[in-house]
Formats: sequence, C-alpha cells, structure tokens
Amino acid sequence: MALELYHHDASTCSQKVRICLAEKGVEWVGRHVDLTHGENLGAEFLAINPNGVVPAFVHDGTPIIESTVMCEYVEEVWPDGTRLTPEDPKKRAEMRAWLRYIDEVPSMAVRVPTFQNLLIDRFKAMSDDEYAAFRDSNTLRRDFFMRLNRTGFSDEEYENSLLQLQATIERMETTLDRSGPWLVGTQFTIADICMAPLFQRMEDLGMSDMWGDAPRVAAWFAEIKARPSYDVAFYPGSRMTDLFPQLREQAQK
Ligand SMILES: N[C@@H](CCC(=O)N[C@@H](CS)C(=O)NCC(=O)O)C(=O)O
Repeated sequence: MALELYHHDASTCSQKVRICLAEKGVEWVGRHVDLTHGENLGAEFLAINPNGVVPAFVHDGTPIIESTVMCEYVEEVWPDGTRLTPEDPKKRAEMRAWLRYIDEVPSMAVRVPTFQNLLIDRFKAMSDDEYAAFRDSNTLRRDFFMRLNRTGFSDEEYENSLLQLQATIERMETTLDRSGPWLVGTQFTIADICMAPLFQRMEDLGMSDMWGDAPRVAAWFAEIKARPSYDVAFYPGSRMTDLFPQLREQAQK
C-alpha cells in the first residue's frame, strides 16, 4: 500500500518530508490535516501521532512520526536512487549533529516570527477561556502557547529567536566556506533537506536580509531551490506567500 502522508501544505516539517520523498522518488498519498480547526488534536490523528503535530506517515500499517526520523526512515527503506546519508560514519555523525541542531535551534526559533507576524490574528480573536482550552489541549506545545500568551511573545523572546536564526546562518556560512557546497561537504544530505524549508519560511516572512552578508548560504539556498524536488514539495498553495498574499505585496514594495 502506498505511503500515506499526514501533512499540512505550509508546515515546514511537512515540507522537509515532501522534499525527501521527492528526492527518493517515493510515491505517497496525501492526507491533509486541518491545523486551523484542530484536526491534529483530534482522537483520530492522535492515534497516529500522540504529539498532535504534523507530519506523520503510515507505511505498511505502521505510523512513523517526527519529520527528521521520517526522512531517515525513507532513506533506509528506499536505499536506491539518490543517497542522502554519507557512508563514512564520521560524516554520518556530522549530518546527525546538524539534524539535532536543526530540530533544537532554528526550527524552534522560526516559529516565533511565524506566529507573531502571521498567525497571531487567529489567537487574538479567541477569548481568554477559548485560548486557555486550546493551549491546554496542545500535547507538545503547551509551553510555546503559554509564552505566546494569546497576543504575542515578549520582546526578549522575539529578539532571542532572531539571534538564534542569525547564529544558525553564521554557523552555516563558516561550515560552507570551509567544506561546502553542502552542510556535510560534497554530498547533499538529509541535513540540507531539513534546513531548507526554514530558509523558505524566513524568505517568505521578508527576512532574507539576514543572509545578505552570507554568500555561501545564499548560494546553498539557490542550489536547493534549483533541484526538481523543491518544486514538488513546494507545490502551488504551500508557501506562506500563497496563504497570506499581503506578504507578496510587502516583498514587492
Ligand atoms: N518535532 C516535530 C515538530 C512538528 C511540528 O511542530 N509541526 C507543526 C507544524 S510545522 C504542527 O503540527 N503544529 C500544530 C499547530 O500549529 O497547531 C517534527 O519535526 O515532526
């Protein structure tokens, strides 16, 4: 049976997995999860992913969760085609260290400007009680929504998220300058795949100036966008600029 991908068009974690599936040429059937109406927190989806977040996929009846784990699973189950993991254990460790860093630092940081600048209206429209009920039902992200506090993050938290994104860009620039063109040397790996949607998100949020002084990072991002897998993963309607056309207008000004 085809792999069933539970995802959301514009979720960065879903985009990671869609790039990976396209790179490996793996066919999938999409199950769209409606985050706005809380489908991710309903019993049916929680039975697939108890964390209540997208993406997840079901392969041969078994749910696989966590976008990075899902990419590694795809690589292991479909070893043919483009290899996305280095053979050398040291390089493999380097890739995995990037994967941990991506999950822990920039993936978390990019959520702050995303929610603050784009998604906040949905929460502002809620009453305090509605917001508290939404926040408390959120299995994985209760703490995040505590800090969002319905109307926005503190200035310190916003500033900290930008510093973390800047630090990521600087770390990448140093690495790519020393041993590019990819994050783990000459091989395009799962680390590049997992980082790319975060850059697309920053670009869509009008934050691409952040890598204005990082030519290696700019070249890295351009190379990823030129790969056929990118357009497969970012189909029309899957960018924040598609969902929030005002972003495109701002970018044109
Ligand atoms: N560590 C998880 C994080 C997944 C995650 O945070 N997904 C977000 C979308 S990118 C989500 O489902 N959020 C639920 C919501 O916005 O209500 C993974 O990498 O799969």
